[in-house]
Amino acid sequence: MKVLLVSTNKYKNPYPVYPIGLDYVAGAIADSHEVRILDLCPSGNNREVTNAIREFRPDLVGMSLRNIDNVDGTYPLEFTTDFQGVARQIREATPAPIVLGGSAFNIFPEELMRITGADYGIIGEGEKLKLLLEALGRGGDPALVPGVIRPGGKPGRNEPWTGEIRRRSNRNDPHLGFYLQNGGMMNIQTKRGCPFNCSYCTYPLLEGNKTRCFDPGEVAAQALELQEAGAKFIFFTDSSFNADVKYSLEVGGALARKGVRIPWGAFFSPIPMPDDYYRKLAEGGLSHVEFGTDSLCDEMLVSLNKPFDVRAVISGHNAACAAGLKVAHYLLCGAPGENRETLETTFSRAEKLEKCVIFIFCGIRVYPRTSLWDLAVAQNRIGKDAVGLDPIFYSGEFSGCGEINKVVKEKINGKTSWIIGDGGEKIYQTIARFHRRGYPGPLWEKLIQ
Ligand code: B12
Ligand code: SF4
Repeated sequence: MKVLLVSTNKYKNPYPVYPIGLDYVAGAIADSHEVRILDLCPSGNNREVTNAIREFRPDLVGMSLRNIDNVDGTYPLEFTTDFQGVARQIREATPAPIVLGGSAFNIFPEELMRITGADYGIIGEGEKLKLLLEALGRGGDPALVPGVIRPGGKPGRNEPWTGEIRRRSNRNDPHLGFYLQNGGMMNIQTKRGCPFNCSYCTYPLLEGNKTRCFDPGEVAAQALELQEAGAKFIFFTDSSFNADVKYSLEVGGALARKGVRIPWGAFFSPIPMPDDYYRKLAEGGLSHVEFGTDSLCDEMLVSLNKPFDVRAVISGHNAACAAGLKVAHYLLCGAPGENRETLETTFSRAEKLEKCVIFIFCGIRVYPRTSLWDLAVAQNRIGKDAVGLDPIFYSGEFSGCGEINKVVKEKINGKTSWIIGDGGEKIYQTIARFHRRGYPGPLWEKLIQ
């Protein structure tokens, strides 16, 4: 079969993100099918879909849905209207079935099936598309394929994919050049799954609770290949890079041994780490640490079910700084029980964290099938029948995101390294300017005065 895979994500903030998910989907099916990837990010123009379909004449079109919105309660942007636009464009150009997948889809499968009018959806890992194609090819019933959802259907359990996982990175893919020229940022996944269970988090829903690690040698080979293709920086997309301490050190070691020289960054949980952990990773090329800190008030960390306390955050921060790394913390304001006093505690401690960038989200996006959602329903903050596609934010004891925003703005008081949400257009323009001048990487460190 001829399969066209369309990455619908056009959001370029804080920088354009390479659609790595489709490399995995392509890797699973390219042996038996002719696959082409169309990435709508470079041009930002849905008309490209029509041209690609006319030229390639696919038998099936896959749509990758990444972001539902920008998770920013103070400056909300939604992307689902655009999903509908792309689906319409596909429908007008071909009778081929449309299959949905991706992180946004996994959070709201039924609703996104409904509003796009797609024929099938794949719950969980996109490698399962292989099974759907096999069923369609032999005239079998696609509804019987594990992980497939049909219009009006209910998603079954998201069983982890147990077959082979292989990334197809094709140097000839036309979209690759766009990322290499706009910051040189490429991405790699070293494992799937997060063993923690933070109350608001969708990551375990997307990738499962059990970590499944890829071979460190293969991870390093991928990094080397990207370096040779011209990448200037790698972001490891793992939910929590250091969730498996021993394995993450193996990856760092493998990168150094393989001759990977480009710097890299990842999301880290500020859980207690062995001495020298960050220094060892720095030797393997780690340059940017993005801590999922959420709060600097222990009561709030407990209320969000975080696997660390404030002491661990401070010691992780100090260890990363001592290793010469660039450090950012993400804070989420509005946990159950959050009030003016707990925010004061968080921000007074944040002021003492030296040389770092703080990304502050006002209000916590509530997603179905999380314990924060169940709490919000039990507290009558959201109705039993609520869907959640239009963002709902938990705001602790505050009246809403706006009230939190007021406190946060007071606290920011001119600090350029404290950013609300992803910083919006202004931060995007600053980073894009540096990228155009040839500086690679996420570059948030440029905000530290
Ligand atoms: C790493 C990451 C980032 C990094 C990316 C760095 C980089 N260079 O790659 C950074 C920090 C920049 C980032 C930013 C943002 N992110 Co982010 N990010 C992630 C994270 C942790 C991993 C994404 C990833 O690459 N996974 C690895 C790949 C292989 O998985 P995948 O793309 O999902 O693909 C698999 C399946 O989904 C499926 N699949 C994918 N496409 C298709 C298509 C078809 C047809 C099929 C069948 C299957 C399929 O198959 C793939 C293989 O199994 C996810 C959470 C998560 N664990 O998924 C959030 C996540 C994707 N991010 C999210 C958001 C919101 C954002 C931001 C908007 C936040 C913000 N305001 O700054 C921005 C947007 C950036 C942009 N330009 O698009 C949300 C999206 C959902 C939502 N609420 O809208 C997620 C899910 C986190 C969450 N809150 O739940 N992010
Ligand atoms: S550690 Fe991070 S990825 Fe894992 S459950 Fe908590 S917030 Fe989600």
